[in-house]
Amino acid sequence: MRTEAISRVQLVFSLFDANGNGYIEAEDLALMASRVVEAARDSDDTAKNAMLAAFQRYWTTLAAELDTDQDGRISFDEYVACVLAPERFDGTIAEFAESLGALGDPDADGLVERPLFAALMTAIGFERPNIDALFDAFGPSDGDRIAVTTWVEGIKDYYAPDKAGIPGDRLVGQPAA
Ligand SMILES: [Ca+2]
Ligand SMILES: [Ca+2]
Ligand SMILES: [Ca+2]
Repeated sequence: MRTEAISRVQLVFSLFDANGNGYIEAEDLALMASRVVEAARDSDDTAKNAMLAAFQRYWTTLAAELDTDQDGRISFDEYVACVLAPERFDGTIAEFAESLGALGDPDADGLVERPLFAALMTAIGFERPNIDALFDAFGPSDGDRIAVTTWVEGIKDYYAPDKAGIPGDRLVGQPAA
């Protein structure tokens, strides 16, 4: 596994442990889901419910695949296995990525503007300088917009164990000036 992939996964673990007790649990995912849906102010209930369902599936998958010691919560050591066996998470991550992308595009024109992108990524817990660095790495067009598909693919790449030098690396650590 690439060092970059481990760093990306460490960051996601720390964010998904929304209550900061060192484990990912059902309540962490519920907390994050409510924050993200709240940030999606222009989305309809269908899109919001899809996002909530994606978070629910995320938790169900983590609990089913990674809770090795069966204590009902996911430690970091357990979580790292999601990168070691990415094929077991492809469907869950794809649903998550597509639901998040849909929240970023409430008018369904296939494009995401920076302010909404930033609002959703802030709700997940990323830092604003990293969010802007990621958005810039996605190559925004005139009007400061990116394609939803670019974002969705970026989320999937983020979890890929063999990728380095990808836009998602901009979320880790301090962004380059
Ligand atoms: Ca927790
Ligand atoms: Ca466990
Ligand atoms: Ca749009």
